[in-house]
Amino acid sequence: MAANPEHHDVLVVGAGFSGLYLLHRLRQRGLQAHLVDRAPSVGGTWYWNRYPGCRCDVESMTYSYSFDEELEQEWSWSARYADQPEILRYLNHVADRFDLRRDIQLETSVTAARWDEDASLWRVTTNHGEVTARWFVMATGCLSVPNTPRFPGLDRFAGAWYHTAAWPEDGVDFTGQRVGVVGTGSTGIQTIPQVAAQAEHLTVFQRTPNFSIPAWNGPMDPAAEAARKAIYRETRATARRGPTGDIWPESTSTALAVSAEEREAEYERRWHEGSFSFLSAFHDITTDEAANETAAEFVRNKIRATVTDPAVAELLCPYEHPLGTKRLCVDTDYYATYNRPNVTLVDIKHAPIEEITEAGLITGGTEYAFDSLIFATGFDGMTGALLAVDIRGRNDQSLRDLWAEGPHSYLGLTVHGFPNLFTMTGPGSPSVLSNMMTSIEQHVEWVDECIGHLSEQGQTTIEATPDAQADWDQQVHDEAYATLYPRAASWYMGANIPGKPRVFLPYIGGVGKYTEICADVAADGYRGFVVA
Ligand code: NA7
Repeated sequence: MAANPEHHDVLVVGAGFSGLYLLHRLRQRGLQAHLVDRAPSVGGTWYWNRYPGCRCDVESMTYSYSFDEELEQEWSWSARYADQPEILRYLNHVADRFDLRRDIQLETSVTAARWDEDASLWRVTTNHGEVTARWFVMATGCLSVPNTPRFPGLDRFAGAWYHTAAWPEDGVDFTGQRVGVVGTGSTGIQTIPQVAAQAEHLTVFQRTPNFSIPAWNGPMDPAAEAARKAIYRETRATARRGPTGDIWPESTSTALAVSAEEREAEYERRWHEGSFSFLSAFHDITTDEAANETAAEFVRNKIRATVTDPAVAELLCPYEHPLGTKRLCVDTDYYATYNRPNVTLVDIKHAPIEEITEAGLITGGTEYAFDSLIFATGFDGMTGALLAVDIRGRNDQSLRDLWAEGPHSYLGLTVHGFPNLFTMTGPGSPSVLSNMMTSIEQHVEWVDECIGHLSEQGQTTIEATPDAQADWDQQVHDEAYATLYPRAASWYMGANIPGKPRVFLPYIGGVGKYTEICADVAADGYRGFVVA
């Protein structure tokens, strides 16, 4: 007879920023939590994404935990934007500092989970057998299932090919090689300058040009670090209250209400500040087409001023989508890379990749030969990792079936019919539209307090009502369609994955507003939930 499965109060899937912090919180509360991850290390997306140039495009002093003041004060970031190895070191430091590893089981993949109605618990299948848990938390990240397009002939390619999100642990040396990169999203834009500096020749295959803002990255200035640390509490509170989970000031004026000179001056100022602050230069950039066009044309002019070959510059200029509606990219020397003699840009919008051959790939009837191919082709965002697991709630209802036409959730955190399941930074929450750290901490704290509160009351289940869920779905939709975002064929819309329903996935109403709604729901006795 099989032994009883191992039982935990809480099973958390995913050892990234959110899973690690949740484990810490739950343990402090005295709950017995267990965390599993398929990787051989903690780190989540920061373990897998180790391609050249990988770094966070949110400043490290905001993209870091705020929950522990000593950690916050003691840790020093070496650069304004930390690179992947440093972020991974940080997460390993956190795992050690809070003694988390004893409750973490690595190289453990969750394949299925089923709500056991009679026992009021989750039965979770892993590659090491079954475990049970009262509470089941998917902290699996928004960008953790790589999208590798099914180009015909890929298995024929005689060279080496890589996806940026599953990069070899020992790195890759492209010295002397002819390399092809497919994809010019945030990842492609980070890796292209690095690979270009090493390879003999780099060919970039671009389907859609993107808007990119310079990072102005550099070593951390000790004076700036000390100044920020002195007011860390205030800046963290500002991040939590604001719409983006970050601390740059939001403009209250509209782009067309000021003169052309004032507008240019503001764009110039934000351009030199770097990063996503640019999107907040005027408050209507993401809601008004004409306003957006002024910002878009500003960036196009920067591209034209940087790239010396006018035909290449024009090919790099985005016209198809409003600025910001595909995630704004943040770069170091991206556009200038196209001035290098060893870099070629190929348009695959009008002549898509036909097939991969033994030597390389064919587009527009031309074959390009490579030693290595890099796919910077993104992720099955937001729903990919949740639906990779066969999750079944009440009456054997499958989450995959329920979400076949797009996700349904209450607060982006819970799903009717799936009691005691929490989807950290799930679809229907601000997550990827915000500084993820702020959103992760807010979700962790809400879930921890919810489980803690229910446990103290001796209650064993919480489940969203159908009405609360339908109302939330509507709010997520209405907020999105009040903006320009749904116009882009973006991964926010699921548009990058063939066959994926086109639904705007994150909640765009802003972090501060969302946080207040979540707090209010809890304070009102978990309004919109059935608690038993
Ligand atoms: P993205 O932003 O989804 O970018 C993927 C890129 O790959 C983008 O340029 C795509 O072109 C291109 N792509 C995807 N599929 C194909 C096919 N079949 N043929 C040609 N080109 C293709 O992913 P990233 O990894 O760059 O960034 C994801 C997030 O990670 C980022 O927003 C940050 O939050 C971190 P398309 O635009 O679809 O025409």
